[in-house]
Amino acid sequence: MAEDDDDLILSDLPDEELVPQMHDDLYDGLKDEVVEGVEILLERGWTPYRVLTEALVAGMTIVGNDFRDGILFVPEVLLAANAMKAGMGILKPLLVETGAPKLGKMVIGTVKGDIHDIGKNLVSMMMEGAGFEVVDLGINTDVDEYLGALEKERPDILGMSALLTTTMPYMKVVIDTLTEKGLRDDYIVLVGGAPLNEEFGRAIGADAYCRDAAVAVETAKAFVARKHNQAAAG
Ligand code: B12
Repeated sequence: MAEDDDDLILSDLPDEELVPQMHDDLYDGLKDEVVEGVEILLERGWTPYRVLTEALVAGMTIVGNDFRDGILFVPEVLLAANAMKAGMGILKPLLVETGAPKLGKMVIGTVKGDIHDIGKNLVSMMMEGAGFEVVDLGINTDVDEYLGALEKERPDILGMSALLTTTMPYMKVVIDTLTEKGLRDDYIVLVGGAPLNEEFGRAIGADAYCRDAAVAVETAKAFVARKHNQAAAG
């Protein structure tokens, strides 16, 4: 029992109060509380995907807005990001649990100069959950690392993530290098990250821009099916 009346017992809260409380806890970087909230929602029968989107991603959006508006600063956002990652850690095995045959393979990384990895990790998790094999190159990935991994892993898809307007042009460096080496058409190139849009994706020669992890999964499935159909026809 709580010794103090101010102590909040998360499990006593109904869903409609627990979720906003989790947004607050995420905002305050309270990792243990976020983890506890995730566990409670799962016990109450929420699907991992619903917990991810409604409790974690929605909470991170609030953090993002206040960071943008100068209300939060890097240290606080880092704490929030760590709390988010801890929550995602619980969901990951549940999201990737699938006995389905592999739909295809993806190599993914955050581009050079950029250390944001929450969105990339989310895409990796959702892709694995949908039945793709994912090779994650991590953050700050340069063109040689991408090329080396493509050669070694021979994936169907190359995924690149960038969260900064200063790092997103690096995606074009990678795509141009693939083109120069005559390798561009060997891969489906998907790009994502908050500052990107469809127009940017087209302009740099990607196959598609995906605004979130769910769209990434749908897009990947559609492109891989098309690739297999072409291979069968050819
Ligand atoms: C968390 C965060 C941080 C954390 C990162 C922790 C981590 N491990 O990732 C820390 C505190 C370290 C950080 C640092 C910095 N940050 Co920051 N950060 C954020 C913040 C608040 C949230 C990003 C996030 O995780 N979102 C949640 C995830 C789920 O969303 P997402 O990343 O967009 O991903 C989804 C989609 O975009 C898509 N997607 C993403 N990648 C991919 C890839 C593929 C292949 C596909 C298909 C889809 C896809 O699917 C994802 C899941 O749905 C954003 C604000 C924002 N609105 O984005 C700023 C933001 C990105 N940061 C910003 C800045 C300026 C910085 C710093 C330069 C600050 C500083 N002065 O030091 C540094 C940069 C360091 C560096 N070199 O990278 C700016 C960028 C502005 C700009 N125009 O470039 C933003 C927009 C905040 C702002 N409005 O000012 N940051």
